[in-house]
Amino acid sequence: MGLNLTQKIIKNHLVEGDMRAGAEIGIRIDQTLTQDSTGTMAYLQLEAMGVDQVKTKRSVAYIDHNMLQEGFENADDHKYIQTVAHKHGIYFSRPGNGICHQVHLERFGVPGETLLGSDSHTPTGGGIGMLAIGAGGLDVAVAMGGGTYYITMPKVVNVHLKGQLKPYVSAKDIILEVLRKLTVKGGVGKVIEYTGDGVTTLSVPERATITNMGAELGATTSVFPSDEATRDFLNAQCRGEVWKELSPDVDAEYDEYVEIDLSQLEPLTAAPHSPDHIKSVSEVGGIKVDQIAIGSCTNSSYQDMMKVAKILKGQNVHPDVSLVISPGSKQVLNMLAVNGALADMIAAGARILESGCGPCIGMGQAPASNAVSLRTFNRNFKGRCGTDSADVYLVSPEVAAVSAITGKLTDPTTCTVDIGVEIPERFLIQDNMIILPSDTPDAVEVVRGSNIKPFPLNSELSQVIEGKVLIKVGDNITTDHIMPSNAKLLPYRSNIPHLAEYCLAPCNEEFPARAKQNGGGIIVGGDNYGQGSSREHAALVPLYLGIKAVITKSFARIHKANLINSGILPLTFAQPEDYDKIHELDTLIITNAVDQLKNGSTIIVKNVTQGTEYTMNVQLSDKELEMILAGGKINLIKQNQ
Ligand code: MIC
Ligand code: SF4
Repeated sequence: MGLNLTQKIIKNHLVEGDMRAGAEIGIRIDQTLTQDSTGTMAYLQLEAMGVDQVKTKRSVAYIDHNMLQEGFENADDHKYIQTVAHKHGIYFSRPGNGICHQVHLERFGVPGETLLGSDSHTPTGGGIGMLAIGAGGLDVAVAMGGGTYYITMPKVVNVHLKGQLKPYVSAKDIILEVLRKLTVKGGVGKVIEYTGDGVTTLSVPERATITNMGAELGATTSVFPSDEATRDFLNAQCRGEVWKELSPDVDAEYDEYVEIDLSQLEPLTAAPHSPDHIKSVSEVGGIKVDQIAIGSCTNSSYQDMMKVAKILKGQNVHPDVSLVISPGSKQVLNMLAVNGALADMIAAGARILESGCGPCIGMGQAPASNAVSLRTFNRNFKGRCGTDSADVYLVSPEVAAVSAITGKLTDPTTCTVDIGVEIPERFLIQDNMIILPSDTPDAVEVVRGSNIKPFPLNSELSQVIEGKVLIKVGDNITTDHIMPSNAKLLPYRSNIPHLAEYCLAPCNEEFPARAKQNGGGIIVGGDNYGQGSSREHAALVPLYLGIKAVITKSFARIHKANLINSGILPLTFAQPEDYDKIHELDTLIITNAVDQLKNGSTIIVKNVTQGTEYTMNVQLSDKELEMILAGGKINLIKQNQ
């Protein structure tokens, strides 16, 4: 039996385990990336582990999220990351150089290698044929130190693309169609592998749009083959030497199969407030639009920006629309400046933002009250844009640019402007915003600002776990609910006590106070709890507030791993209907917790308030169990030293 591409890359990196779907495997990580909002914590952890020089082939620290230097906090964190990277053998991408995923694709990605990044959209690298996985900062720190990365061997879903897209229908519509078919939890425990003739019609940046937003499926990652289009892209980045051809065996087998006929697709949108609320643009109709934001790691490539510039050329942005554009990298922005496309955007009335995440993570450009905002981004969770009452629709750059002119959501397929853009023969390459690791690391002094506070550490699991249900939430709770991020909070990513005041506040403002009054407790959630980002703050902050266990119908992959790394026990209802029987403020108790965990795959949770008990599933590998018993990954590492 032949192997699919996912299995081939895993096989080449397998350190431990059996490649059977559902079994735990350990893989070797070739490259890592961090960004600043998860990076401070990751590097504090790297330092705590005593790693001197990173052991990966390439590790890069990006600054792209916290760019509004409202106070000293962000600038201090940038300095810390710059100096700690310089000392420990890590490349540093300066603020302004661009969004981590875009820059990594341009300058560092290598087909067939593994990449672990402290950001959920790390799978963008799948566009170039990498096995690129998002993880919590601690897992990335361990990988930088040469440690094995453990995951569940995924099932592999084959998405077979046939045909060719019509003009003005784009890669964004392909991934929105996949989201329509599979939903935000349809990818959990799976890798999405793209094949078919349709693949050859897509350039690397288009493929990267698709693998990027595969994160919204909850998938472990997504991957495309490495073919001539990959070679052309790498040649144009003057990195042709890292290209190699990669494809699945002809008799490769897959666990699931989805077919998409590209020629049948039409412009789609993810309606508020979930990336899988998919409708066609024409079905939603010409709703009036107040704001349009083009950019983010999903849609900010040179090709995307050139299409937008071509649509805007000689036109005026509608007077009722605020159009903001953030090109994904310095390379993209510089090329637009040199070829005049930037001037076309500015002349039309676009507001140009620096190359970074910006409005995607609520760092400015919050829409007006009750506004409709069209965004080419990947997440439209309620409130993420900074305005609770706003309705965010996720769309392609083509839909966004045409709607910016008309002032209403517009199906662009009737436009006649030619927006064909090829990958240039040579991108403009100037790596002067990337600082190489120091040749004399011992001489580098790490600069730590006063905003950097120690991170919380758990203690060994006790036999009795007791606490009140401090909050009971529904399905698909995101890490943006658990640990909101916006312009006010992002500067405090290295200050857990400050962040704790806002934990789960979008669900219940009283949660932090309730947790403190009760000396901690238990969280109860529905399906796909913790979907979205990789931020380990969504586990570290609950840990700081004394959360001992989180009981749900099911978990999102990265968040579950972050809870385990923090020593917080994740449990799932053996009988999903028991979810309905637990009430907020009930007191729950688990007796003989350590023994129960060691002896079986279920555990009994007693509800003292109601005088009942429930059976919960414990879905932990042996290594994860060890971590829970030790009180988290750092404690376990220390125990084993
Ligand atoms: C996001 O898009 O939610 C983020 C901000 O990039 C996060 C990382 C973070 O919270 O710092 C992610 O996707 O992992
Ligand atoms: Fe940045 Fe948005 Fe991409 Fe997250 S999703 S890395 S915030 S651009």
